[in-house]
Amino acid sequence: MAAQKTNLPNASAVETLEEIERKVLWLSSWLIYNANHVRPSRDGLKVGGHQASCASAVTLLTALYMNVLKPEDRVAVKPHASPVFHAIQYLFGRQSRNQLERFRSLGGAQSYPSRTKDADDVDFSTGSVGLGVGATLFGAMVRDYVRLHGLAGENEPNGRIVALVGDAELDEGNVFEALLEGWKHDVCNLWWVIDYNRQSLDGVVHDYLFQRIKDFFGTVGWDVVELKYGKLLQAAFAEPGGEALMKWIDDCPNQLYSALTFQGGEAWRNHLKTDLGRTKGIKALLDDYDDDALHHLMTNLGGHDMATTLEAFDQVTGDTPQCFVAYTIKGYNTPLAGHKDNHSGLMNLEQMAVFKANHNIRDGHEWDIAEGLDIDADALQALLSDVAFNQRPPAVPAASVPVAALPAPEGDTMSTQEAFGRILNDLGREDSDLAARIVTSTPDVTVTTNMAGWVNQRGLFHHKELADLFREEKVPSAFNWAMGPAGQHIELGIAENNLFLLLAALGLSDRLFGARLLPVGALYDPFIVRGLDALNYACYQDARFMVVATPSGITLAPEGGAHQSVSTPLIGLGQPGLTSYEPAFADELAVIMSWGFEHMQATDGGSVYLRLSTRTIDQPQRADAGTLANDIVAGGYWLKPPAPGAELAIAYSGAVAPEALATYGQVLEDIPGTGLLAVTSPDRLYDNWQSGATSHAERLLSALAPDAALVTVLDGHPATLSWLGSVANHHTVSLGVDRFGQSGDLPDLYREYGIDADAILDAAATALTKRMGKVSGTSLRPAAE
Ligand SMILES: Cc1ncc(C[n+]2csc(CCOP(=O)(O)OP(=O)(O)O)c2C)c(N)n1
Ligand SMILES: [Mg+2]
Repeated sequence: MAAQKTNLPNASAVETLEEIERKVLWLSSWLIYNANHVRPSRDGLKVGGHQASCASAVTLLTALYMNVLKPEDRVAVKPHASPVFHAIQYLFGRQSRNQLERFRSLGGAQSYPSRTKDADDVDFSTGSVGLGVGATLFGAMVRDYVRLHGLAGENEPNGRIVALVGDAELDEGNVFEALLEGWKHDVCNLWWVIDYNRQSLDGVVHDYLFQRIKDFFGTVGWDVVELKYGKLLQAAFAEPGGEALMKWIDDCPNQLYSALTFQGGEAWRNHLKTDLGRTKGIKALLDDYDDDALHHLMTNLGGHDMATTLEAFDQVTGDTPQCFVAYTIKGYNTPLAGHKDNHSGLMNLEQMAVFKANHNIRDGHEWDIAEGLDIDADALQALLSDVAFNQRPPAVPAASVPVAALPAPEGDTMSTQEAFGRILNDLGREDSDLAARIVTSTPDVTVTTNMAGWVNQRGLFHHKELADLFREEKVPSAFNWAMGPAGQHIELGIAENNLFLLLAALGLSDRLFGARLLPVGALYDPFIVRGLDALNYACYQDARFMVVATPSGITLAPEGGAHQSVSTPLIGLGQPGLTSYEPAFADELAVIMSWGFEHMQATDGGSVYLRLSTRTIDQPQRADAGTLANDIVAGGYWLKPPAPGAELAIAYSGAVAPEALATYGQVLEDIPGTGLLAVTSPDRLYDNWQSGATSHAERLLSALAPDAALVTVLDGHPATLSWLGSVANHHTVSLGVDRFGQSGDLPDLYREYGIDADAILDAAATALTKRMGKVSGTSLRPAAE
């Protein structure tokens, strides 16, 4: 490839960047110190912060933000370098001193970069290690999707997606799952800069880890760029004895290197003398350096050498993904450097006093940006204002997509999963904005979650046109598996974690890339827990998506326990940022999906989780569920309204509707006026009940007698609905599944797990007994023939 024009700064600009780097080190260390040692504590708790993790990343982040990044680039910063990120934004004038002073306190700069809580334009939240890294890979895929679908603004530059990665983040399997997916999808314009300080939290990472990393990244088509030695060491290696010195460092175990880094010049000298004393040139080489200079030389690693770092970034020419392995030192240029226990270490008062003096910071001038630098304040200000990244304009909210009411699929009997497939299929036929913005994805379960109809119409997404060879060879199949840049379904491998990281990136597309997408991801409900950390992460970032989880519960009868979800309704209830629904009927689902697409776009909205089933059940033949729409969305409605002051009600969610209906039919004679409550969303009902105002749940249950009996039932954990008893203090018995499932047919399993009609009947009897204050049971079962 022809040599490209270099953007490398000249020597004096590099020196200026080094000055700024010193400032970033100072500010990031100081803001942590301030939070721990200066700000008064009200609870005696350690505030914390990671000065060593920060120091390790200062050169890399300064080089990136101050020189390399463009406004259109998007970045994930390793969690523990949050103070470095905030310090840099402070220098840019994009973060306030007040926020820095309140680091880790309510409303202040966050411990780990947060899209939703930080004031300074975080692109990707980080915290649970590995996830931010994976998110950038899917971010790069989404940016391509947006571009290839012509959804990016005109002349929108195609920026890079960059992650500053802690080396121990590579222990997380999700990183490698993502890499494989990225390889399949030809991911590009993606840079991972590994802060290779060879330390994690407890200790020093395995020697030669780098070699394994290098092999792996190479296997999946990345360029691996090593930043091992800085300019000083490179120069020393060219001197007599230098080759031996280089070999010594190359062979030096990580632990020893760390220990010597902590001990300093004298320790380096002693070791080098012992090991290399007889090598020609070494004595003269060592004599050229006093202890401080020798320490400086021996710790002059690539990731702490501004010129080396800039050169490594500058040599990138194409859009092949880049893995930079930047050798660094945890705690570099601080008294914490190299100590194996430095992860949570904080400089004490004496250490800070020395550090402060070294940085020429006067008391009371700790936050002044030019304090202690050789650059004059105005010149520094002008320089910072000119930095490319600092030209980033404020994000403009992407326009909303109008959502019309979705018609309910018709049929006397249907499952919610079938209804989902049909609604999506109908959308696929439409020429609407809504259909154009929907992007679907599954982890290898497109057909079994009923998305194939949609995919047949909208195609699979890939950079390149790839024909469906089965189709070309005329092998009969109902599915068209052709791929191309216009496709709207992203097919993933089985790793559920990847699905949620992709949904996180798709669901932030409006804010990250200016193009609103409406992501719909489907998977089997039990496997939500397989990707739960990434689901939580997606919600934590306020990404907006619809996750359709089907099949669910023991209703998946013959498939057995490993495929049967038990606790997922509680995840739906407990997960912030995610509103969950478990409809029973097709018309309910249509109402919920229309609302969901609106909710995904609302400023105060969120994501939506639909727990569906493959059980085919009779559909209520009602003219229009639309009149019930508000109640369906609010979480519940009376399928069979109770008579005023009714003594009994049965509340159910989802696939057990037929059992609830059957029981209802049976008790009506004995307990006239009994009500049957369809709970479409335990989550919405609960949230609204907790919000303080007269709630939908209270309104619904106020139809019953104050001391009525209540039975709740669902194919999931009973605690999902048991709280309904507290809404109006009704005598409540809650049925559900709280053990692992197993293979069986529906009658056997529903009986075994106590959610069949008989069990509901018995529960009603127990609840009525409680109501009457009786000790002995009442049976509502018909007398045996
Ligand atoms: C998923 C997860 N597990 C555990 C932690 C606790 N933890 C925080 S940092 C860390 C070690 C990180 O090491 P590395 O990525 O090398 O970062 P650095 O050395 O730059 O601090 C651990 C285990 C976490 N934040 N996330
Ligand atoms: Mg590390």
